[in-house]
Amino acid sequence: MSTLKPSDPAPARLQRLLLTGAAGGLGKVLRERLVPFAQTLRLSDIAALGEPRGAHEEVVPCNLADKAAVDALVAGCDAIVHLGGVSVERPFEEILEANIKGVFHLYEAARRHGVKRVVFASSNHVIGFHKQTEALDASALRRPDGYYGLSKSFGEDVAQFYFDRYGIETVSIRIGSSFPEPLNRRMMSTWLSYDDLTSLIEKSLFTPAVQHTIVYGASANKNVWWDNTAAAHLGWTPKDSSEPFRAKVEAQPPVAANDPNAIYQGGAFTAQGPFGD
Ligand code: NAI
Ligand code: 15L
Repeated sequence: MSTLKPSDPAPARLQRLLLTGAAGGLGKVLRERLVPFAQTLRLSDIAALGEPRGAHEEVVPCNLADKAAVDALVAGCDAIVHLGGVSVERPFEEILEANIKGVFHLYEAARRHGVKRVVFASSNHVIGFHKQTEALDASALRRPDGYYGLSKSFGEDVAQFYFDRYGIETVSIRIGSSFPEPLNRRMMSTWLSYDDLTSLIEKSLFTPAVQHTIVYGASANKNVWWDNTAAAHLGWTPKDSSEPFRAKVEAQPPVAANDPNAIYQGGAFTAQGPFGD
């Protein structure tokens, strides 16, 4: 389902837009919703994607840890929405391959093939060790809450470096919690609806001169912890709110005051791992 209504002006269109992580939770949603933004959508993942669903789709399987494969994947694209990688806390070695090497391979390929715009799925776990009582903007000290958060922090640094050195522009979206609905009390603050995610990606692809912009991806929830003043040039205004789900969420058992889910912006991620000791 697209957020576009018949009265909306035709969206700007790219020639070929690459979507990595296209088999994942958000990838499946964006596979449909990014269609208006490009003549051709090149879908990629290490997991199965099925056959192309029309002439507007290309399916290119790829392991992000494989530099040569990523180079071939990016050739011919004019922008990238980079969702691919490990999306939860896992042993460092897994994060290293998919996220750290993966984001490096992606930007190297973008440099080699002249891609000038990337939308990077960063995460709130870049700042996860800040308390829920703190209000943060894009300049807040990064306090990653695990190997996963560290990899997203590295990805943001890679994005800044490839802008400063090569002029590749990126919007790094520190996504809160993007699911059909908020699943717990913490997500009442961090929830990002699929409609708001889609409109943010549209702004991130088509707003001119974004340089490297960091934006927090949360809907217009009642108690947000994040201030997007530094990303005002994107002109993004979230429309949804977690409030309609409040009664359902608050029917869940209460969270203890000393539970990380009640203390830290990154919630339970702050207490996961180490692995294999
Ligand atoms: P997901 O785990 O459902 O999707 C990630 C996809 O990346 C999967 O389909 C997986 O097969 C693929 N992948 C993993 N390793 C790979 C590799 N080595 N090579 C190629 N593909 C690989 O995650 P989800 O929820 O769809 O998130 C998408 C992106 O957004 C991720 O980067 C995640 O870190 C980020 N994000 C998502 C949030 C959310 O609330 N859904 C919150 C914050 C960030
Ligand atoms: C993330 O970065 C994860 O990818 C997602 O699965 C959620 O756990 C989300 O953060 C969150 O913090 O709720």
